[in-house]
Amino acid sequence: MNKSSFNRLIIVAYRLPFTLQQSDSGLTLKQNSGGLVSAVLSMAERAGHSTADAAMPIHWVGHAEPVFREIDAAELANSTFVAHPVFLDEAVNRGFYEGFSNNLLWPLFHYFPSYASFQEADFQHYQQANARFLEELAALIQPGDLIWIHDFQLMLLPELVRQALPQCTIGYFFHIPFPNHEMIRLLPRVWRQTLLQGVLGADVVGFHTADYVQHFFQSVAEFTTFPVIDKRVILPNRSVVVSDFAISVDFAKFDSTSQEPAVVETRQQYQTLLRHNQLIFSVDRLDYTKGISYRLQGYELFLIRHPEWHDRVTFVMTVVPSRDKIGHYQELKREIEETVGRINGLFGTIGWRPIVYSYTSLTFTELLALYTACNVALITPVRDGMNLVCKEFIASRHDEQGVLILSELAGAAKELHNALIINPTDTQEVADAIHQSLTMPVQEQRTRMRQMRHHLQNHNVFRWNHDFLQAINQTQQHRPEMETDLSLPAFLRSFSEADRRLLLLDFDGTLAPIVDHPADARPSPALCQALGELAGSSDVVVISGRNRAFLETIFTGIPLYLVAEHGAFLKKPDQAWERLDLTTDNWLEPVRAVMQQYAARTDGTFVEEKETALVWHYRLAKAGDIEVQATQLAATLRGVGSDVPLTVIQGNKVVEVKPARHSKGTVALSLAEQKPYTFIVSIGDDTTDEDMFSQLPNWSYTLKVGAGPSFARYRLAHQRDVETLLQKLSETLVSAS
Ligand code: GDG
Repeated sequence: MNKSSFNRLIIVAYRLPFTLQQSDSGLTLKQNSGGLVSAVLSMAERAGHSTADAAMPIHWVGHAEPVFREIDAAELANSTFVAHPVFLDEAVNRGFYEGFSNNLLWPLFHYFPSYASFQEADFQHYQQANARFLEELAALIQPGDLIWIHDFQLMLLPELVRQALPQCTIGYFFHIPFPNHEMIRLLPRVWRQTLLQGVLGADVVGFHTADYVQHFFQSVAEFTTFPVIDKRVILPNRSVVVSDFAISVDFAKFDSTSQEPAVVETRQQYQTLLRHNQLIFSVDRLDYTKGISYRLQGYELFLIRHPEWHDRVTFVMTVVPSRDKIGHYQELKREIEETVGRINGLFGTIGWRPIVYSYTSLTFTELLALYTACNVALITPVRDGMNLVCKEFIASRHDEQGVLILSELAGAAKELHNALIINPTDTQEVADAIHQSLTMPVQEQRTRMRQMRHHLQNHNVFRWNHDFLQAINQTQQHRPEMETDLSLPAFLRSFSEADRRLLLLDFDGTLAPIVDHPADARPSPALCQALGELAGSSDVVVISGRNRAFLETIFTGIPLYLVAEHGAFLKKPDQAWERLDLTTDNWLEPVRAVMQQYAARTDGTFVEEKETALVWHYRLAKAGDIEVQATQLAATLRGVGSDVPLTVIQGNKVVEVKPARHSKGTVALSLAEQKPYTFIVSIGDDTTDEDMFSQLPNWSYTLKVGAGPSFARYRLAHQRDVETLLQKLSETLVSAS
């Protein structure tokens, strides 16, 4: 497996992969059934075989029953695996797991909205339980760990972890279908927003199929303000990769174990017991999503239509106990048992039972014996995220015999094209497929089986694991070229078609990254080059709060317009500075006195005197309440008496006071009106840039860099995206010439 740049892999899932059972010899660990458990444990087993990874066991954080408290921690760890039990208060667990997870999310996400129960108390328990998982994780995480969170019970956890540990690497995989956004719309607004935002705490979000990815994007578009670009959701300060990763099985393990003597022996016993009849097999957890009732109806119709098969075929149907404390599950169990009884009563004879039904779980050997004994695997869910049973059946068929009948509503149907794909509610289609399977020539069985086996050999659980972890690695190594909700082609076209263009660009946080010491801020050489090229055919204005000398030094030799001190001074290319603001200076003294008091009181802060503004800087201050001080100072300054109106700006680690007559907005507007521009773009990251965004004509392109509310029409995620954007504009000029 590929853990490459990460220290430890920490799996977080609702359950630990074991339950404890009381036996004569005391408490013993028993492996749970279920798709996720099978997939992840096979990863852990294989990891244990390689020396490098053996030193690095997989950690698994999951809920455990109180009886686990009696187990010594040492017993929960071996060379491949360390279990970290999460204990939940019983009432919380009931509301969280049985309530919100199984009575709401599960039915809703499997398109059973009428089974969904919307209870505020359950939502609160869901939040509390996710927070409990965070507590357990927070105590465990070390720098360099990769946290891989699983499934719909923990949708809030990625964002909780992100808030607590912003730098950590988080993957999230969703094992059930992600439905169309109209299902998500059924959730109360706060719930759906909290859930979506919760998931978006991850760096990579994975689903089984491309359809589920599209559905997720639809929901993001409908219920959040975040844009989606190139399989990424763009958040204010980072982005989330969302992609499909089809979970699979340990092909080699099923292939080889199916030939072991114990399996062969059990298979022969079954075949003898069932009089060497043709066998149809199914196994699923008790669940209304698995289409068990429709399956029975399909089989019944087959028996009605094909009496020639009576006595020659047996349907072995195993239902594994699951969630049977919930009402819908109890009803389902009753319905299944009645239908089985009715069909057996109707068609059976003294020597033949058409359906051999059991409500139990099978050992691995029994499971493999049935996968390999049967002629037909009948997998008919009405919704299934993926369905591993059908993949296990194929992987077990070393003999290349047997036919898979598979519902088009299982994720696996997107891959297993050589199955007989049916709609599970169409009982006629199911009956026909059963007949077709039982009469299928061996050669056709072999051709179909071979192709599906070839696919699964290459798309096994290790590939799923590898692809997911690789996607996480890539997010760490390669930042996307650019993150924005702007339609780039339209933007570039509008720029290149315009005959008069105006570019208004803020300096700190826009052209230059924010640095600890303001004097060190510099735009990159590549950005300066792009500005130089653009200035040849456009009016390019750097519009900043910085003083004149600073801007002139930084941009020496580039024919730009420079606007200093938020619009107090303007310098056109090759001309001298003009002072735009003619206000008297008698406001300076009282403002300076207040600022100096703050500077004297708090280490790491100082007052800068510009020609038309006073600025209190606090970037280097360590005081815990420094933002509170900044707000207090701004409030005090707003009350300072002056005979000219003043603007007090609480900006990025600065509080600045200047006469209100000039602002970036007034200057931007007056420049925009000087010529008949047909293209205007303004880009900025700070509150002062909002004046530009709000005053420019509404057809202008206004772009805010980073997070936070804004008047701008578009957003760039990072300062580095400004550089990319300007380079793209200058490339447009080069390719046009
Ligand atoms: C969820 C999604 C998705 C079952 N009975 C026995 C037994 N099993 C094992 C099977 C298989 C697993 O349980 C069932 O996996 P599925 O994928 O079919 O279904 P879910 O449990 O609903 O899993 C599903 C999966 O997550 C993975 O992402 O495919 O769509 O709903 O491995 O072998 N194993 C044994 N005895 C049994 O009686 N030993």
